[in-house]
Amino acid sequence: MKIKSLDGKVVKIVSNRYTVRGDDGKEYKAFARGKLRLQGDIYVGDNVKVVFERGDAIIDVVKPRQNQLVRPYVANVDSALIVVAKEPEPDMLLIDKIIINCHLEGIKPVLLYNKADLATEEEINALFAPYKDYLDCVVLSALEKKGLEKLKPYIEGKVVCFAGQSAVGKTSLLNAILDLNLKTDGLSAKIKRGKNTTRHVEIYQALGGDIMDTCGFSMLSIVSINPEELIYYYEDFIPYQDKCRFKSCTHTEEPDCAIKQAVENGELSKERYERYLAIYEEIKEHKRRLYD
Ligand SMILES: Nc1nc2c(ncn2[C@@H]2O[C@H](COP(=O)(O)OP(=O)(O)O)[C@@H](O)[C@H]2O)c(=O)[nH]1
Ligand SMILES: [Mg+2]
Ligand SMILES: [Zn+2]
Repeated sequence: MKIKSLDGKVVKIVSNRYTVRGDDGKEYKAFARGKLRLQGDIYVGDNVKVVFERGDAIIDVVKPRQNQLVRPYVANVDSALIVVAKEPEPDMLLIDKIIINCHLEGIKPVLLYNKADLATEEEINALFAPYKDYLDCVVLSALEKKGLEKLKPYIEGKVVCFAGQSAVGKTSLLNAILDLNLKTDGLSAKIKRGKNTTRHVEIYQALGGDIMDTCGFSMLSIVSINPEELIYYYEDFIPYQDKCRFKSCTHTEEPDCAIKQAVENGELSKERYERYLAIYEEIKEHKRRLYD
């Protein structure tokens, strides 16, 4: 019997050609119905229904998204593997913003220290210190192919993406994982495209899951919250806030703030708190410009 329709996932988009991995495990090159393209977009990661008409595969339905990110556009991400390294120097403000975005989008963040071959254990531990109690932290080296198998529990059965600054080694890590997979399962191929073409997104299969090279985290979603809500995206700060003198404490200028107290006692990271203040101000400033 001929198949008339099939469910699948969009794994690659090049102009108006969509590659869909069907639930049968096969890949189909598909076009999209005009109405879908008019409504906006189909993203890599979208779960779709494909119908077959006169030998063509056509995306007929895009199913509701669990989340969506921009620049590049991707959908239905379960987990973000946030990469930092000794070089380039970690931009922790960006990392904190990515973590906040993860919480906003319902994505599980995992912190990866790549290029471990360049760093000392002390340097790695110092970077992980403010995060390790509530985020999984993994040390690895794409160059030396060390620690890669530790990623399996974070990837298996999930859709994940790499996030982080340019040149921390996201593409190298993905390639190293694909190599590992090639050796163990005889599956998948290396990324063929050039180094700086992260404009198009593609899903690769390895370690039992779907991996995107990068995911787009729009800073817009941070400014979509109110400054006083920011605290809810700091799992490490939340336990202290009940002890602030004011119930409405924003943990910025108020007296008897338990979070500031914990920073002074060294229980919370001073640097991370200062970044909290910077992000708080950024959101406040954005609101001011919106409503003035
Ligand atoms: N020493 C060292 N260099 C690495 C490692 N992983 C990646 N690199 C280098 O870091 C640079 C940037 O890597 P790339 O994967 O393009 O970073 P991306 O921009 O995050 O995708 C390249 O020159 C890589 O060879 C590593 O584990 N150790
Ligand atoms: Mg890259
Ligand atoms: Zn407070």
